[in-house]
Amino acid sequence: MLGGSPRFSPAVFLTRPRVPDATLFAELIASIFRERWFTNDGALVRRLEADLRERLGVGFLSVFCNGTVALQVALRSLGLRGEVITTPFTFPATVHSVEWNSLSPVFCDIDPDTYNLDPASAESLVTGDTAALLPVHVFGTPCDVDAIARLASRHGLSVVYDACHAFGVVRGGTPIGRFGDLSVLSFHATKLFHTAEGGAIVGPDERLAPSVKLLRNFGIVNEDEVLGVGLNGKMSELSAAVGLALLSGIDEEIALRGSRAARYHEGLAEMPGLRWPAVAANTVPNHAYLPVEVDPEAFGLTRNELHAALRAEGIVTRRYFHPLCSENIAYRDLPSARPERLPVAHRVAARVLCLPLYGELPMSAVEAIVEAIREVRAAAPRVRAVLAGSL
Ligand code: T4K
Repeated sequence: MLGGSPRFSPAVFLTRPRVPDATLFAELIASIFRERWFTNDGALVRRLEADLRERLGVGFLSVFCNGTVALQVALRSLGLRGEVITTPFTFPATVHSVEWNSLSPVFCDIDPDTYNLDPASAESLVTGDTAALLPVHVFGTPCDVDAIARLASRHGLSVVYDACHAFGVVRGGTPIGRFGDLSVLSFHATKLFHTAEGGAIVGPDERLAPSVKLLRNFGIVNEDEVLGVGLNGKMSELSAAVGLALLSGIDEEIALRGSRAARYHEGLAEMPGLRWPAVAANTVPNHAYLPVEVDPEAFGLTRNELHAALRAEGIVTRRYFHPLCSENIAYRDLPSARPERLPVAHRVAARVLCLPLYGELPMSAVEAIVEAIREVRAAAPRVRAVLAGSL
């Protein structure tokens, strides 16, 4: 931005998906070809479900074609009617899944330290029409699950967690997928564990599994009976093969990410104007993302300016989750979407930047990114002037 060549060329991405071992993947694909069975509850999908159930310590688990459809089915399977309280600080799919079920989203402000739905604010939004809570364990940081459980039981509400970022997270010794009625995972290629496209509904109570499975497959019970308004949420055998070939490497991936996250923290801990979200001591994290909050006064640049300056250095960061879902044209006229009702979410969405983090990111790249952030901060007035077009 201030002349010279970018630090990274080609650019360093926000994330890079793990690639399956070629031999193992070829064997799995050969088995699909041999059996000529590509989808509809095939052997690899069933094997992946069993392996994931074990790995994640949940009562039941049904894989899906993606996390978005899994969210739609999770809400549908509970037979909800009315309002669903959720967070605006999330990927659009969370809120869209409410609307696709003809339910009414109600936006709730977030906690300034975890960026997750604030249970006290949620309580003030409960009405006679409230049917459910849809909190998100954003960036893999667990919600205040105890307060949410108490709130749900006081008002007789269902709880569906969007756990799309929280694969493998454990809170207070309990796997994250055992909280609430149901939780939804995403296995998109940008996620810690992936199947190219994919997702799952998980839960503590196996009794909810049959309705989830029915809705995933059009509502077909058997050759003579179709029940309810199902859809096609099935995962293909090809995606299951990706997942099966990757699953055994996930603990290594989490450890590699953890060491890279620690290096970032070491390198940036003393830097004024940067703040890291709180992760409770009783949490086993998964290092799915590396969000950092930029205080424009103390850092000398806004989050957007830092984002642009790093881009010029060939460092791809993401401003998750800007814009807020409550700013979408589909939702912005809702009373709960008014900015003055969501002050923390607006502040956080203007400040958070996700830095590159993945297992194969070389430590030398982490150090170079830390160095680039230092240099950008040191040159803040000139960076600002260039961005404003006045230098
Ligand atoms: N709920 C929450 C809270 C979610 O975050 C999501 C999805 C969902 C629900 C819905 O789940 P799915 O229906 O997607 O299963 C990405 C993903 O597309 C999306 O799955 C994810 N959340 C969201 C947080 O991130 P983008 O638009 O930021 O992705 P993109 O294409 O810009 O990629 C990000 C980085 O990854 C880039 O630096 C490039 C790199 N990349 C990407 C792909 C696809 C690769 O290196 N290889 C790849 O194959 O949305």
